[in-house]
Amino acid sequence: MMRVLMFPQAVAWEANKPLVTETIRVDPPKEGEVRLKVVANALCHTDGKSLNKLGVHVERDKTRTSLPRCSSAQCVSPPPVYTLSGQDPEGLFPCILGHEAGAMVESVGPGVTSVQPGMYVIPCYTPQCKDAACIFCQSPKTNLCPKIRATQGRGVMPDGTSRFSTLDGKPIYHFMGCSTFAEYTVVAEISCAVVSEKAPLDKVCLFGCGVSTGLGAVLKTCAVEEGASVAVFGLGAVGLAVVQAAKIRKARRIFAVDTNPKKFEMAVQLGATDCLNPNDIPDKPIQQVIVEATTWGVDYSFDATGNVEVMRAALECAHRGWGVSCVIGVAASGKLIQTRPFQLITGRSWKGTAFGGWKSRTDVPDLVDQYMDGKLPIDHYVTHSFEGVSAINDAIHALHEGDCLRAVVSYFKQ
Ligand code: NAD
Ligand code: AHE
Ligand code: ZN
Repeated sequence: MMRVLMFPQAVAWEANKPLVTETIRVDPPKEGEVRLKVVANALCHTDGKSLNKLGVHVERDKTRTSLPRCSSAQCVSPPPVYTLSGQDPEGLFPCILGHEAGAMVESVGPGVTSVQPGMYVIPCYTPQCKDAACIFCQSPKTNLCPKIRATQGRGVMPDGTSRFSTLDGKPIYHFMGCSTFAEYTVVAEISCAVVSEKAPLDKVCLFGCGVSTGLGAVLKTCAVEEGASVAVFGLGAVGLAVVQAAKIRKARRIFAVDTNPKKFEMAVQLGATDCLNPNDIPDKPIQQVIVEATTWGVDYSFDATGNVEVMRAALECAHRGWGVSCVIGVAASGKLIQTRPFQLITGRSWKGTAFGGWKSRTDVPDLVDQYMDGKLPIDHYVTHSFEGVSAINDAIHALHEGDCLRAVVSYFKQ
């Protein structure tokens, strides 16, 4: 008989309020579900940016209800965006955030066959059911398996209920099918990518979201070819992974664009040939700068900022006749992209990617193997490391510094 576990988890009680680290109940996995011991979790800026922009800190107790400001000199507390701010249409409270983790299987529910206790897995917010009847899983054109997407968006497991609750029985929502700001979590079996039992989970957790996404945008979604020209807007972990993949694909020219010049050194190390700071060229739109530097624009461009004006610039610097622009960044709710239709009539295409187009359970183990074989280095993305769930607080502070790519919080020794 499987036990209910009681462990510390960082709970987002409501929008615009601090997270609270407290002991909650984690129920045993039901049919088709897996309970995971989360070993390490990286803060993705989809979670972290929300917290960062709110100046929200993880508190150890529930007594504090005001929204504390960050003491970082660089934090100007810009307007809140996304899930924790309440602007994500799928942001439900109370919930447990987090979706970029490395974990060990603790127990499995009835009917689970692809994982066993002790296995290492990366929980993936894009699942892969592999059913013969799933036209998405059967198609090589997409990774967007919809099997549990609706319940995932409603913050519950596929049977419509939650496995998390407070000690007095109040249910807590799941988030993105992962909820890894937690020592233990429950996910669907079809969300578990089984990875090498030798893999360092405090590194390969990065394959759970941002790094995989940037790599896949180039290698999979756009299938950039040798000799192509590329422009990347935004040089966080996602955009830098675009640069890394473009280099892998032997792109001829790689423009790296960011308003934070601290990002350029790493971009060049990874293969960028030209670094551009739009703030240094205030009199000219950045798309015009790139078109002029290339005559007709770049073969492929990528937005990794989430800013809809930048998405427009990325589209408009794509090559006349065939340029492809890929939206990776997640814009705040209600934001719309726009351009003159003429830009599309004259041969540019706009596309987007979720999780880099990777089919999670098939492709993530392969990415991990490439890392283990030394063919796909990713350690450089881990700029900050912390220990213990309550150190998510410190990790959030680190995100304010402008030089943080990924802050990894290890909950357990591997
Ligand atoms: P990040 O915050 O670390 O990086 C964003 C970078 O953009 C920063 O370096 C910032 O200085 C730069 N930037 C901001 N405004 C800019 C501007 N006007 N011009 C140029 N650069 C600018 O974030 P990240 O973790 O790298 O994630 C990037 C985006 O990708 C986020 O929006 C995130 O939510 C999204 N994301 C999408 C997917 C997906 O599957 N589509 C997966 C993961 C992350
Ligand atoms: N809940 C949001 C959707 C946000 C979104 O687009 N998320 C990205 C992943 S961000 C990872 O850091 C994504 O891949 N989405 C595909 C999906 O199925 O959610 C909203 O707007 O409702
Ligand atoms: Zn993410």
